[in-house]
Amino acid sequence: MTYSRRDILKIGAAAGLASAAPSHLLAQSSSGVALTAREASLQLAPPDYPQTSIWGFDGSMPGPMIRVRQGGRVTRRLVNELPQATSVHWHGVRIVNAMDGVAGLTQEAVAPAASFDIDFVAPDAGTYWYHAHNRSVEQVARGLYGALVVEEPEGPDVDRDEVLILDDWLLNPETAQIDPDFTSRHDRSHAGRVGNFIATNGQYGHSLDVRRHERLRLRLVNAANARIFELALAGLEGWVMALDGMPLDAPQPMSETILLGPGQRADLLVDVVAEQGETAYLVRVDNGEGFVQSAFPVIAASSGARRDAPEALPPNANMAPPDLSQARRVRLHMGGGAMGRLQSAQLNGERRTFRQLVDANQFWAFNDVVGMTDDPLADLALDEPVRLEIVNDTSFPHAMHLHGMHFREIAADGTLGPLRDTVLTFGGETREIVFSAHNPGDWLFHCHMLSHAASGMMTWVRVT
Ligand SMILES: [Cu+2]
Repeated sequence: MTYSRRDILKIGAAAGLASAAPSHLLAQSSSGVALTAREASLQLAPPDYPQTSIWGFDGSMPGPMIRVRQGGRVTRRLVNELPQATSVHWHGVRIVNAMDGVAGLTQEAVAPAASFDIDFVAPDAGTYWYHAHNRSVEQVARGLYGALVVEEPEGPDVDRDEVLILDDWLLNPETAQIDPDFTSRHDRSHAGRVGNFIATNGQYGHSLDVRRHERLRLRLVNAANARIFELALAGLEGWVMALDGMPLDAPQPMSETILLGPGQRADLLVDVVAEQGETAYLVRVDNGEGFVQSAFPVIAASSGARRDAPEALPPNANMAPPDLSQARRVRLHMGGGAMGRLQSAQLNGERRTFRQLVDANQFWAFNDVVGMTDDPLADLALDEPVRLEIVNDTSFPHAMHLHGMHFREIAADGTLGPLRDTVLTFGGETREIVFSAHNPGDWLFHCHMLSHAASGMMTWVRVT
């Protein structure tokens, strides 16, 4: 079923409704609870296909949703029952560095049959996610991820609070098994590993029954290895309330589509405006054509008028923009890839021609260096303000994710954008971000197109 942009925009508004308690909310974190990474089989593709073997936390995909109150602790014992070493990264959380889960930087990967005790405080309310951070290009693609929701002390007035994790999978069209080639030269050198099967929460034909005029909080997470989701509403009207977990200063009416790069999140408040008997949709727009990402059949009438437009979510503390005039300047030049201009770069301390890099299945460089270095991109003093210029001198988009700290983009007119932890840059663009180095530790800064990260696009900053 497809919908044109015109259909998306045609659907009108109207009046309000009662509440259904969120019934599926999982318990608060409790100490000693296992989070087991293991193999499992589940029905991912349509019912006439075989089950798909996946790797999932507690054997599910997405893994268990973890909900805590703002300021609450998350404690889990990561138990590795996989045939590979693994680790868990808590994407977007201003976390203590030792719990950031980056194998090779903040901890050793957890070996098969071993375990690792996770224990951290979640200081900021918002929508986050957790995912494997060892051999991520394979482990995330196999299903090792889940949502982390940190609840405001007093959340907005909604009827339902739903996490929608968007992903694509590269499946064998005959067997529905995940394509096991995670080193594909083409994926690495082009746009990354893009799947041929797209779903929400790992469910084919994802659907939630709603009532007219219900208000839903939709927490959207892009868990895909490389796909950029362009999203619109049909039969729903709403606002973007937060990006990458952090509230916007003012709700932004969602009249146009929004883009979510890999790793990015958006919190929406949406009102069901479709009539009883109709179906509302979260629409994925692909080359100007709309496809159903999630369906919301309107199974009952409203019992009242629509709510008023929402107030902004309460801001998280200690997020004041840094003083630009005092900021240290750092530059990140991104080069390489197919149709790029990279002639040569350093790999393992030696200058290599692009041809040699191709032979090594490495395609991308930051400041002419491929992959992780012994020295950080920037060695920052605690609370030092930084403005970081990102030059995308390639032919592809890259979603640059900074661990441990959120940043703001500096617009061309000098104004600051919303807080984010992942910025989507397109080929040929130069973007500048600013942040205060307020979280001590070694923080990865990498492309969240995971094939790109695996073939050169990783660096790090140190805050002491
Ligand atoms: Cu990239």
